[in-house]
Amino acid sequence: RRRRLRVLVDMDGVLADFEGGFLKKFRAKYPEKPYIALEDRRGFWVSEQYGQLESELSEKAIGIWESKNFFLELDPLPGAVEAVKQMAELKETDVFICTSPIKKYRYCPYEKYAWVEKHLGQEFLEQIVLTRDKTVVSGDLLIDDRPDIIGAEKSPSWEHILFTACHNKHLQLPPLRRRLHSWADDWKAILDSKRAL
Ligand code: BVP
Ligand code: MG
Repeated sequence: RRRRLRVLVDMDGVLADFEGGFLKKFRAKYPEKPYIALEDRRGFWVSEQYGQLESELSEKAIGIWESKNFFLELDPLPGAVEAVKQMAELKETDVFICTSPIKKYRYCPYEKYAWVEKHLGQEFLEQIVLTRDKTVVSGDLLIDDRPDIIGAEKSPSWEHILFTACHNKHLQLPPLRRRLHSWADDWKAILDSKRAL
């Protein structure tokens, strides 16, 4: 193999606990409103499922992640920080953090950089790719919790590894698609399966 292995790692739902952070802040701000327990989450879009509960809850949900400090204060998912640091230390391996900011850009892009600096260190700021279209970014692997990753490039170079999250754990994947169940799962084996090619 001529080239170094390039791994794109998503941030929300893979490194940072978007779902847990959302639920905690939603319940704190709206203690009287109904909410969706993480075990009952279905579908990638939090706002859609909240909108189905009560139509006004869609906007209220959106307001949570549009607020200052939402993205900055997300906790890392278990094992995520250690795994990404280890991955970046592997020989012949480049790791990029590939993340889609929300369109309300007041806080989110800044806070994503600040989160990476805080949890992964300043040197990881070099590795950030902010994009709303991950199909135009090239790599061997994309580890991401969103089941449907589509965009301008109809045949992306990466293999999408679905990172298991509360909203996608019940989905049955087509036979050839692979999952990473958590950071305790064997991510090194998945990387090695691509190196062998
Ligand atoms: O910036 C995050 C939050 C936003 O989508 C982005 C997911 O990024 P990736 O992890 O795919 O890189 N987001 C937005 C909505 C609703 C918007 Br209206 C949502 O329900 N869930 C969600 O994650
Ligand atoms: Mg994600």
